[in-house]
Amino acid sequence: MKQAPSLLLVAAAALLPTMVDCHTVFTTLFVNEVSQGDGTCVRMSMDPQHCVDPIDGLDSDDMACGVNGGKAVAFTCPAPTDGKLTFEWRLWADAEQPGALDPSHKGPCAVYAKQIKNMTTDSAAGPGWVKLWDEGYDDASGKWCTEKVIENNGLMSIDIPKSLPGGDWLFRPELLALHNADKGDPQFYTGCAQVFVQSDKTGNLDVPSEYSVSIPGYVQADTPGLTFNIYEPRFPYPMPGPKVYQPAADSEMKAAVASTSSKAVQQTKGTIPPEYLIKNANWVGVEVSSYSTEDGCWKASEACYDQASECYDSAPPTGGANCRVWEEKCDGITAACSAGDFNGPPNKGKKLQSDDPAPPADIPGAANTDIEVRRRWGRRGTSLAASLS
Ligand SMILES: *[C@@H]1O[C@H](CO)[C@@H](O)[C@H](O)[C@H]1NC(C)=O
Ligand SMILES: [Cu+2]
Repeated sequence: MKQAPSLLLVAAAALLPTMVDCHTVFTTLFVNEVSQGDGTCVRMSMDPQHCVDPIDGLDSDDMACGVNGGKAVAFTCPAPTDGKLTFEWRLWADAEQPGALDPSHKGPCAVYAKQIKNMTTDSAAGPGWVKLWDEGYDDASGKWCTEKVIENNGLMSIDIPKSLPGGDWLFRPELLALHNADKGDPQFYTGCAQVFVQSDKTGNLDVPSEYSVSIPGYVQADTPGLTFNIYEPRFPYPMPGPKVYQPAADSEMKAAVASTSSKAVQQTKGTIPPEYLIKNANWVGVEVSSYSTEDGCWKASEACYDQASECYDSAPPTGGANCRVWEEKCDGITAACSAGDFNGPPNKGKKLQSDDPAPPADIPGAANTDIEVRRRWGRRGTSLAASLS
C-alpha cells in the first residue's frame, strides 16, 4: 500500500517527462471570497518545474515564504480588518490539471502571520511570526487536516483576527506532509500572501514570547510532530510550532497594540493601479499613449510589446494566460499600423477579458471561527457565573 504512490510517480514521470510529481503549491489568494487573481499578492517559487516541491531544509530561509519568498511581489492586496482570507493549494500551479494535493500527503495545516513595516526591505525569514490557526488530526472524523483541504478542493480559509493592527502583513499558509516522516523526511509546503489590513488600529503587534517564533527555527528534525509515524499512529498528534495566538480573545492584545487612531491606515505601497486594462499575477497592462502619426503608431506597438515582455518575465508558474490576451491587443495595434490606420490605439482604454479562473469549488468557512466562538462562549459562561455568585 505504501509502495503504490511511488510506482505511480515512476510511471507518470516516464510518460510525461515535464510533469512535476504530486506535491503542492499555494497559488491564489481570495479576500472575502473574491479571487485576487492567480499569483496576485502571492510569493511563490518562480521555477515552474519545482514550485510544487517541499521546502528543502528545515533551517533554510525558504521555510518563511517558500523559494523566492524573500523577495516582495509588486502588489499587496487590501483586506478589511475582520476579512476572510482563503488560500488555494494546487497540484499544478497553472491548474492545467485539477487537484490540490496527493491523498498520500497526510498531516497538519497552519496559518502564520507576520507584521511587516516595509514590504520591500523587511525580511520574511526571521522572528516575529505568530500562528493564527492550526489543525492536526481530527479524532471525530478520523481525518488529517490535509485530507480536509483535499475535500475542500485545496481551499483553506481563516478570518483575520479583528484586533490585528492595520498595515502590511505576510500571511503564511502551511501544509506538513508526513507520508515520509517516519523515514526522516517531513515535507513542508508554504508560500506567503502580501496583505494590507485595513484597520483603524495602528502600532506594533508585540505578543508574549511564547506565541512569537522565528521561521526558520520554529521546528527541528527531532520535533515530535515532524517524526510522527502516520502508518502506526499514536495519537494525540503533537502539533509542531508555537501555541495558536487568539488576539481577539486575549486581554494582552490590548497592550499589544501600542496606539490607536480614529482613521484607518491608508495603503500607499503595493496598490494595484485602478486604471489597468488586464492583470497577470503581479503585472498590469496600462493603455499605451494615444497617437495620430505613423511613427506614433509603431512606437505604441513597440511600447505595447514591451509591456507584454514584462508580463511574461514576471509571470509565476501560475502562467501567463493574461499576457497572451495583452499580446493580442498589441497585435491589433500592429495590424492597424500596417493597414495605414495611424489614429489610435484601437479600443482605447477598453478593459480586456481576463482569464482568471474561478474558485475550484465553494469556499469553505473560516477555520478559526470555531476558536473565536468557543472563546466568546467561554467568556459569556464566565460572566454568567460571576453574575450568579
Ligand atoms: C521601504 O524601503 C525602501 C528602500 O529603503 C523605500 O524606498 C520605501 O519607500 C520604503 N517603503 C515604506 C513603505 O516605507
Ligand atoms: Cu509530495
